[in-house]
Amino acid sequence: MKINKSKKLIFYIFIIIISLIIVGLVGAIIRLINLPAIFITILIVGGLSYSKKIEWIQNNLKSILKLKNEKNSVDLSFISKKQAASKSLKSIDQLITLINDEVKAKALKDEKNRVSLELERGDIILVVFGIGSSGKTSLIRALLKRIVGKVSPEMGSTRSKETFRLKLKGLPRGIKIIDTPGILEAGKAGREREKSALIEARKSDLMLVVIEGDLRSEETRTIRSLSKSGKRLLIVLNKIDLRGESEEKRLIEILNSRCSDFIDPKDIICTSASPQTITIPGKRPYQPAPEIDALIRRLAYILHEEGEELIADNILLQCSNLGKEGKRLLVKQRSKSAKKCIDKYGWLSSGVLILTPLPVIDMIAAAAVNGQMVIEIARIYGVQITKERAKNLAFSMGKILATMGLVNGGVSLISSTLSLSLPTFVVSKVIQGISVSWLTRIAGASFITYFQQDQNWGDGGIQEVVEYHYNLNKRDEYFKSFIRRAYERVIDPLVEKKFKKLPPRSRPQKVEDSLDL
Ligand SMILES: Nc1nc2c(ncn2[C@@H]2O[C@H](COP(=O)(O)OP(=O)(O)OP(=O)(O)O)[C@@H](O)[C@H]2O)c(=O)[nH]1
Ligand SMILES: [Mg+2]
Repeated sequence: MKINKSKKLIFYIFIIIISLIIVGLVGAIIRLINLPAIFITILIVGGLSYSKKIEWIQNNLKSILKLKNEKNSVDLSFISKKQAASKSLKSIDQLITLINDEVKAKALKDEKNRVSLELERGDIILVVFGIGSSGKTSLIRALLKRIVGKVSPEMGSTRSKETFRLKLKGLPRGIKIIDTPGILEAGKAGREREKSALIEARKSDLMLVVIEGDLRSEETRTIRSLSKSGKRLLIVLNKIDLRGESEEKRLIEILNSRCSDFIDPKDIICTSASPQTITIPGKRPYQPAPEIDALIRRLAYILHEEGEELIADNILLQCSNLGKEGKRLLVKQRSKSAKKCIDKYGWLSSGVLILTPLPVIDMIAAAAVNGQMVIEIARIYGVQITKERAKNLAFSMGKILATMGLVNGGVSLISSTLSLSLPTFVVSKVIQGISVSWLTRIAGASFITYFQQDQNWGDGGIQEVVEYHYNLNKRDEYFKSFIRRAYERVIDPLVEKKFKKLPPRSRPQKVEDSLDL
């Protein structure tokens, strides 16, 4: 009994001691609780949970940030591309003011105004393109679920473009569908229709290229070049109701390998826009429904994911093509005026030399390059240069012509071509005069290159440019054309003045005017 009582006592004492320790610890902890302690605790707990659930948290954070970033980058790139397009349109306006040909300037302006309106448009432009009778119009009928346009088994049923509007669920923008005439049709009318289809294709945001079998090489070439020029396109293999499953698979494989350099396999889609009616003996013929679901799904996906980007890219592409066309016109116009100017100075210096021939051949180079001609060529290219600078440029050109041996080369070339057919009394002064005119062409053409390249001779320097034009002008077709002009401008008038009647002599055949100088 006594033992039991002492055991109980020890137990109670133990409980009291443990309770005191716990109360002491709690008291100590309560005294320790303050702001830094709370902060450290949160950090430790947060760190622990982060290390345990790191992947989950990271994934969630990433997806939130990615979504935001993607949306921002699409918005930003759309806005910045639109801004770039407006900027490029303004520079086209400036270009137009420099074009003298009123008709060409107006055509460029009209096209520029059309592209400006594109910046504000709402619909996505989808052009349906492809060879005749592949089922373009039938596909549009199936997409719109109504009868539009003309459909027939013969090629050429669609003769000019037709426009329709489609609204797909969930897409903020409508789709402007453009039906086009078939490409690669025979005859003049067929070629004209193809031209109009290509014009529409170049204006599209997205193209459906409808085919009904393997691609012909010309067809592949046309769509590859459209795709490489920046056009987004889908290939629609239509009329699959006419093929078995294995044939369809084989065709898709062929198409994939043929177009692998410009099309994603996901963008080759099979459809049956207007399946053949199935006749059942003794029953009413059965008309299967069109099979275009895969196409609608792919279209909706692309337009949802890339729609804004496609519009912006297309407008930018059209601006860039317009800019290139404007520059091409300006280059042509400037080079025509510059060539006229060089021609004028060439024959002027030749006339002067015939009246007062030079005592030494070395002086020909200086006579061939006139400072005033340099000023005029510069002005044609929109550059104002001082007389001093023109004189310096002319001087260095003369020096180059002489030091490169081109003066001697030119004179001996002209003399070997002309001396046999010239009367002796004119030989030396005419050769000098014509040589100077020929060298003026080489110098002038070199200055055209210099001003075309923003007053830069290029990596090979002035020598390379001059040598290039020297060799070009030496080429048979250009040289013969020059000699023919020399007869008209210099030799014939001189000879006729001296002798009213001369026996007939040989002279170069009439050739087309040289393209270059
Ligand atoms: N079997 C079958 N025939 C089709 C299919 N789609 C179109 N066709 C037929 O193909 C022929 C030409 O169809 P269109 O829609 O006129 O072809 P298109 O490409 O617009 O022709 P063009 O305007 O002349 O370039 C018509 O007889 C259609 O009925 C299809 O999926 N299956
Ligand atoms: Mg058609």
